[in-house]
Amino acid sequence: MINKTSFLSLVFLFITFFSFSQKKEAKTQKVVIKTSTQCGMCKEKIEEELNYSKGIIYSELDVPTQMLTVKFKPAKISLQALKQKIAKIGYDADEVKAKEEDIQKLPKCCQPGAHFKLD
Ligand SMILES: [Cu+2]
Repeated sequence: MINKTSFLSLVFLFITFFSFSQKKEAKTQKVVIKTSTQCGMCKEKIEEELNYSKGIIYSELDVPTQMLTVKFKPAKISLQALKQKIAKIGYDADEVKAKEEDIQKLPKCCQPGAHFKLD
């Protein structure tokens, strides 16, 4: 038979463990980034690249608005590094602009201005 004390400490252990795992869950951040993406191919490219990157839980691009939602772990990848990763693929990410050489590597239909007008 389990005595009262060990039962209570077991309950306490569960509560501690539960709150700890919840705290861990809170260590993720969700951001919405304005990109220079153009079409469904951009969506595939950007999501595939990001979704297999360390520290990124998921990413989803909304093509019509060019807004990219990313859920990530700031401890593994900083927001700045995330934006630079997007820029490296060839797309602007908020204030981090893609380099011309990286833009040129994209298919023509994915380059800025192909479907959406430039700001
Ligand atoms: Cu595209």
